[in-house]
Amino acid sequence: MKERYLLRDKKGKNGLGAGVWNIGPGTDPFGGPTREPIPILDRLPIIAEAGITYFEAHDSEIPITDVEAAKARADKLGLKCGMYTPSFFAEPIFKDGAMTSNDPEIRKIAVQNAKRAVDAALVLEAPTVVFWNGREGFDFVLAKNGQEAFKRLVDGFDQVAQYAKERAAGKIRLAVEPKPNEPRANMYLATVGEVLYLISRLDPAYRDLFGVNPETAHSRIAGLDYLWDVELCLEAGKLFHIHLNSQDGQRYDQDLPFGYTEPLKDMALLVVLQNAGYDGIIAFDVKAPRTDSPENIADILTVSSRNLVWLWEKAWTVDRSILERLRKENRNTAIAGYLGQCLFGH
Ligand code: XLS
Ligand code: MG
Repeated sequence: MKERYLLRDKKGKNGLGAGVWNIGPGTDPFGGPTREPIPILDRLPIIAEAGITYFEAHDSEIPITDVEAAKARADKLGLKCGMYTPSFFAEPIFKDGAMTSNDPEIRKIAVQNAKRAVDAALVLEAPTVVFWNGREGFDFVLAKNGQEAFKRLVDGFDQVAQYAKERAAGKIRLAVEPKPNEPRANMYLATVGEVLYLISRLDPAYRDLFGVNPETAHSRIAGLDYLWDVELCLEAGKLFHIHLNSQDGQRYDQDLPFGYTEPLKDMALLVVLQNAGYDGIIAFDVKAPRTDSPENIADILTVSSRNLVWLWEKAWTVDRSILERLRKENRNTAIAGYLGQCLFGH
């Protein structure tokens, strides 16, 4: 088996993570699969072989009935589960949202699914359950009462937190993943700032349990700077998980390989993570493009991993005292030049 990619001198967990959905059959909104779909559990050896340490999955991919089998398979491969997440977006009943649906029955199902995800995460020994905002939002104004929808989110997450605290205290943390649009035109919990506001409105007894899972592309789609989003999470003590990828401008969510579009900013992000001593899992949320053939499906993981390891090493070469001096001298352009020298120079 291939050696695992590790980040040198990283605090805490230094292996890399990837989702089982990252190596899908190549569907997009305009066309069906271009590759034979690989059964989910058969994706685990591919992920392990690509040098990844932590796999991630939705409940729609590894349902509660399959978690024991998934755990056994992963154990054999030396893979760990880094994160588990309920899908609030795939099932037709969630077409107008899950926790924010106008139908109280659907809201109840969402909370039940979330609790089941906590149970599954316990079996898989995943440290984090993530809630991506998915279809929580609206395409038409006044289709939902926004203030009411926000209260539903608070209420739903409070219920999940209460359950997680009773069932899995000290073992599992919960993280919300913001995204501004896609699949909805407008999504609730669009940005890191909104998620932090949500956490501030939760029952004080549960606020510690909740953090953020910021994703590169999601910040960039919103026209925001991902590095600042991550710094904001760090400042709040809420950086619970990370989804890295690349995004080529403000368009649909591309899930491109990490390090591809903005390597200098990616290196700067790693400087911040190194300085903060971030000890959680760094995972990729990338997507094998539909143009890649089945035999090359893992390229998306190995390219992202290699770029990350290289950029992590480059980030260690950034002399923090030089940065500090240039900041004091108010030489912003020189800082850009110094980062370029660390990235491109010899
Ligand atoms: C989609 C999200 C999703 C979450 C997990 O844009 O990134 O893949 O990470 O549901
Ligand atoms: Mg993601």
